[in-house]
Amino acid sequence: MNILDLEFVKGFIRMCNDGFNQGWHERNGGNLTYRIKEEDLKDVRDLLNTDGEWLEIGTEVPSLANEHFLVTGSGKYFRNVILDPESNIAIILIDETGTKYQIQWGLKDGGKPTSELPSHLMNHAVKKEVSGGKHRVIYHAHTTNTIALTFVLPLKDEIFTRELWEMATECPVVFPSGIGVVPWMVPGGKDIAVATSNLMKEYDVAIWAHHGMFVSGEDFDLAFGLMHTVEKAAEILVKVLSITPNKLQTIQADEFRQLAKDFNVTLPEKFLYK
Ligand code: 2HA
Ligand code: ZN
Repeated sequence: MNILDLEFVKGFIRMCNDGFNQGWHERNGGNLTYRIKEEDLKDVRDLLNTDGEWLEIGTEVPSLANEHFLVTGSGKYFRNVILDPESNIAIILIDETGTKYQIQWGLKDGGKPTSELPSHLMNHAVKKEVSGGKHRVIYHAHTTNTIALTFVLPLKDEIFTRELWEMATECPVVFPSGIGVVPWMVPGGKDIAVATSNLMKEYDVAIWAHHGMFVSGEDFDLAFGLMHTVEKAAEILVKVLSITPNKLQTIQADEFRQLAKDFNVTLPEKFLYK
């Protein structure tokens, strides 16, 4: 059994390529991490290198102790993942304290996991807890239209959620809990990781002002589909705002309430303020 034959590795590589093809991963932009099911490693244990150095994560994730993750590499380009996965992605193990990691496969020409590892792992820790272990994918992309909106809309969860819900009837069904917004912060460190993971307690989507988006999902299809849906809604809103500052008609609060009933989702009232 080769690591590249594992289904979750194939799904991860396909998602990197899909994201690149959407135009969300210029240069080394964006990153992807997957919390591996331990049973999926059973046939490849002997291919994992357990002698490597233990490196600091830069934050603490004790609830992820002894878990393996598949991650994109820092400075690596999404467009190259499909051509040479072993140089651009890695399997890492978190130590028993949740403060260090070891590279066990991949990044064969050297390198480190994504510069956003603190945000990814803190999001995984939150999502593992609130989803009862179901969420396994954290995805960060430089989604053009969503970024554009962070220059013109107030950076408030209520505004982004409501405006994007209005852009397509399926939006409130796809992200019923809404969207959190992180104001501009320096990326790559613990502070932005704490801010983002706090929002992930409530939401599956967090927007980083003037930077991009983070989403969480149970699997690659759900995480990619969520990113795609939010970004498409943002594209529609950019077009609407480019045509006119005032919508002539839109979906009303009571119509969202009807939708929630028929589609069996809970839409928080804080987003139905007008
Ligand atoms: O370059 O996207 O946020 C990788 C990134 C950092
Ligand atoms: Zn980024």
